[in-house]
Amino acid sequence: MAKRRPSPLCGCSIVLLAVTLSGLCPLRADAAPPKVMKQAAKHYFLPGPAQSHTLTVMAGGQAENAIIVMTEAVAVKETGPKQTVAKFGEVYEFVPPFIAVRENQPTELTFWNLQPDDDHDFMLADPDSNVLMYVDLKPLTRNSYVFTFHKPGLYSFYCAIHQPEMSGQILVLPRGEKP
Ligand SMILES: [Cu+2]
Repeated sequence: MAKRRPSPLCGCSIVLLAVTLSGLCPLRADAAPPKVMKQAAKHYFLPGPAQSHTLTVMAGGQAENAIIVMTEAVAVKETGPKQTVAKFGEVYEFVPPFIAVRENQPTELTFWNLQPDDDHDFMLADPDSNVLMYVDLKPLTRNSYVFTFHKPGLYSFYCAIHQPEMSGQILVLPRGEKP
Protein backbone atom coordinates (compact mmCIF):
# COMPACT_ATOMS: atom_id res chain seq x y z
CA MET A 1 0.00 0.00 0.00
CA ALA A 2 1.43 3.33 -1.03
CA LYS A 3 2.05 5.76 1.78
CA ARG A 4 0.75 9.27 1.38
CA ARG A 5 3.58 11.69 1.21
CA PRO A 6 3.07 14.92 3.08
CA SER A 7 2.56 17.86 0.79
CA PRO A 8 5.71 20.03 0.61
CA LEU A 9 3.41 23.05 0.66
CA CYS A 10 2.06 21.91 4.02
CA GLY A 11 5.57 21.75 5.56
CA CYS A 12 6.36 25.16 4.14
CA SER A 13 3.21 26.60 5.63
CA ILE A 14 4.06 25.23 9.07
CA VAL A 15 7.55 26.74 8.94
CA LEU A 16 6.13 30.07 7.79
CA LEU A 17 3.51 30.00 10.55
CA ALA A 18 6.14 29.14 13.17
CA VAL A 19 8.41 31.97 12.01
CA THR A 20 5.50 34.41 12.00
CA LEU A 21 4.31 33.34 15.45
CA SER A 22 7.80 33.39 16.94
CA GLY A 23 8.08 36.99 15.77
CA LEU A 24 4.69 37.99 17.08
CA CYS A 25 4.47 35.95 20.26
CA PRO A 26 7.88 35.18 21.70
CA LEU A 27 7.49 32.69 24.53
CA ARG A 28 10.30 34.23 26.50
CA ALA A 29 11.68 37.73 26.33
CA ASP A 30 15.36 38.49 26.07
CA ALA A 31 17.37 39.50 29.09
CA ALA A 32 17.28 43.14 30.14
CA PRO A 33 19.72 45.09 27.96
CA PRO A 34 22.51 47.07 29.70
CA LYS A 35 20.63 50.34 29.01
CA VAL A 36 17.72 49.04 31.10
CA MET A 37 19.84 47.62 33.91
CA LYS A 38 21.66 50.96 34.27
CA GLN A 39 18.27 52.53 34.99
CA ALA A 40 17.44 49.97 37.70
CA ALA A 41 17.47 52.60 40.42
CA LYS A 42 17.67 51.77 44.08
CA HIS A 43 14.30 53.41 44.61
CA TYR A 44 10.93 52.29 43.29
CA PHE A 45 8.69 54.56 41.23
CA LEU A 46 5.56 54.68 39.10
CA PRO A 47 5.37 56.56 35.78
CA GLY A 48 5.31 60.32 36.32
CA PRO A 49 4.29 63.29 34.15
CA ALA A 50 7.28 62.70 31.83
CA GLN A 51 5.93 59.24 30.95
CA SER A 52 2.23 60.19 30.84
CA HIS A 53 2.12 60.36 27.04
CA THR A 54 3.23 56.70 26.95
CA LEU A 55 1.75 55.06 30.01
CA THR A 56 -0.45 55.83 33.00
CA VAL A 57 -0.30 53.56 36.05
CA MET A 58 -2.64 53.84 39.02
CA ALA A 59 -2.45 51.86 42.26
CA GLY A 60 -6.19 51.12 41.93
CA GLY A 61 -9.32 52.13 40.06
CA GLN A 62 -11.57 50.94 37.27
CA ALA A 63 -10.22 48.55 34.64
CA GLU A 64 -11.72 46.97 31.54
CA ASN A 65 -9.57 43.87 31.76
CA ALA A 66 -7.73 42.04 34.54
CA ILE A 67 -4.75 39.72 34.33
CA ILE A 68 -2.90 37.86 37.09
CA VAL A 69 0.86 37.54 36.72
CA MET A 70 2.50 35.00 39.03
CA THR A 71 6.10 34.48 40.01
CA GLU A 72 6.86 30.82 39.52
CA ALA A 73 9.82 28.94 40.96
CA VAL A 74 11.29 26.76 38.22
CA ALA A 75 14.29 25.45 40.19
CA VAL A 76 15.01 26.54 43.77
CA LYS A 77 17.24 25.39 46.60
CA GLU A 78 14.33 24.16 48.75
CA THR A 79 12.84 21.77 46.19
CA GLY A 80 15.51 21.40 43.51
CA PRO A 81 16.31 19.76 41.23
CA LYS A 82 19.65 20.13 43.05
CA GLN A 83 21.75 19.59 39.92
CA THR A 84 19.80 22.29 38.09
CA VAL A 85 20.25 24.77 40.92
CA ALA A 86 23.97 23.91 41.07
CA LYS A 87 24.31 24.59 37.35
CA PHE A 88 21.96 27.57 36.84
CA GLY A 89 21.39 28.99 40.32
CA GLU A 90 17.80 29.50 41.43
CA VAL A 91 15.53 30.01 38.43
CA TYR A 92 12.20 31.87 38.42
CA GLU A 93 9.81 33.04 35.74
CA PHE A 94 6.83 35.32 35.28
CA VAL A 95 3.67 33.43 34.33
CA PRO A 96 2.40 34.43 31.83
CA PRO A 97 5.54 35.93 30.27
CA PHE A 98 3.61 37.44 27.36
CA ILE A 99 0.58 39.71 27.64
CA ALA A 100 -1.42 41.51 24.95
CA VAL A 101 -3.42 44.63 25.84
CA ARG A 102 -5.12 47.36 23.86
CA GLU A 103 -4.06 50.96 23.58
CA ASN A 104 -5.97 53.22 25.99
CA GLN A 105 -7.76 50.25 27.61
CA PRO A 106 -7.27 50.31 31.39
CA THR A 107 -5.92 46.86 32.26
CA GLU A 108 -5.34 45.67 35.79
CA LEU A 109 -2.26 43.55 36.32
CA THR A 110 -2.06 41.83 39.70
CA PHE A 111 1.30 40.36 40.60
CA TRP A 112 1.27 37.39 42.93
CA ASN A 113 4.63 36.71 44.52
CA LEU A 114 4.15 33.05 45.39
CA GLN A 115 7.49 32.60 47.11
CA PRO A 116 7.49 32.74 50.93
CA ASP A 117 11.11 33.90 51.18
CA ASP A 118 12.09 35.55 47.88
CA ASP A 119 11.69 39.14 46.77
CA HIS A 120 10.95 39.90 43.15
CA ASP A 121 10.44 43.19 41.35
CA PHE A 122 8.78 44.50 38.21
CA MET A 123 10.62 46.87 35.92
CA LEU A 124 8.83 47.95 32.74
CA ALA A 125 10.62 49.44 29.73
CA ASP A 126 9.21 51.07 26.61
CA PRO A 127 10.13 49.87 23.08
CA ASP A 128 13.25 52.11 23.24
CA SER A 129 14.37 50.53 26.55
CA ASN A 130 13.50 53.57 28.67
CA VAL A 131 12.39 52.35 32.10
CA LEU A 132 8.85 53.59 32.82
CA MET A 133 8.31 52.14 36.29
CA TYR A 134 9.97 49.97 38.89
CA VAL A 135 8.19 48.39 41.86
CA ASP A 136 9.01 45.66 44.36
CA LEU A 137 7.02 42.48 44.85
CA LYS A 138 7.45 41.28 48.42
CA PRO A 139 7.17 37.59 49.34
CA LEU A 140 3.61 36.26 49.56
CA THR A 141 1.95 39.49 48.42
CA ARG A 142 -0.48 40.58 45.73
CA ASN A 143 0.22 43.95 44.11
CA SER A 144 -2.33 45.44 41.72
CA TYR A 145 -1.84 48.29 39.26
CA VAL A 146 -4.10 49.59 36.52
CA PHE A 147 -2.07 50.14 33.36
CA THR A 148 -3.25 52.33 30.49
CA PHE A 149 -0.85 52.30 27.56
CA HIS A 150 -1.20 55.27 25.23
CA LYS A 151 1.17 54.06 22.50
CA PRO A 152 1.06 50.74 20.65
CA GLY A 153 4.26 48.73 20.60
CA LEU A 154 6.21 46.00 22.32
CA TYR A 155 7.13 46.75 25.93
CA SER A 156 9.45 44.58 28.01
CA PHE A 157 9.34 43.77 31.69
CA TYR A 158 11.94 42.31 33.98
CA CYS A 159 12.61 41.19 37.50
CA ALA A 160 15.94 42.98 37.98
CA ILE A 161 16.91 40.55 40.76
CA HIS A 162 16.58 37.47 38.56
CA GLN A 163 18.10 38.26 35.22
CA PRO A 164 18.27 37.06 32.52
CA GLU A 165 15.50 34.50 32.80
CA MET A 166 12.74 36.34 34.65
CA SER A 167 11.53 38.56 31.82
CA GLY A 168 8.43 39.13 29.74
CA GLN A 169 6.73 41.31 27.16
CA ILE A 170 3.54 43.32 26.83
CA LEU A 171 2.26 43.87 23.31
CA VAL A 172 0.07 46.98 23.10
CA LEU A 173 -2.27 46.68 20.15
CA PRO A 174 -3.82 49.68 18.39
CA ARG A 175 -7.26 50.26 19.85
CA GLY A 176 -9.33 48.96 16.94
CA GLU A 177 -7.18 45.95 16.06
CA LYS A 178 -8.27 42.40 16.86
CA PRO A 179 -5.39 40.13 17.94
CU1 LIG B 1 12.59 37.75 40.63
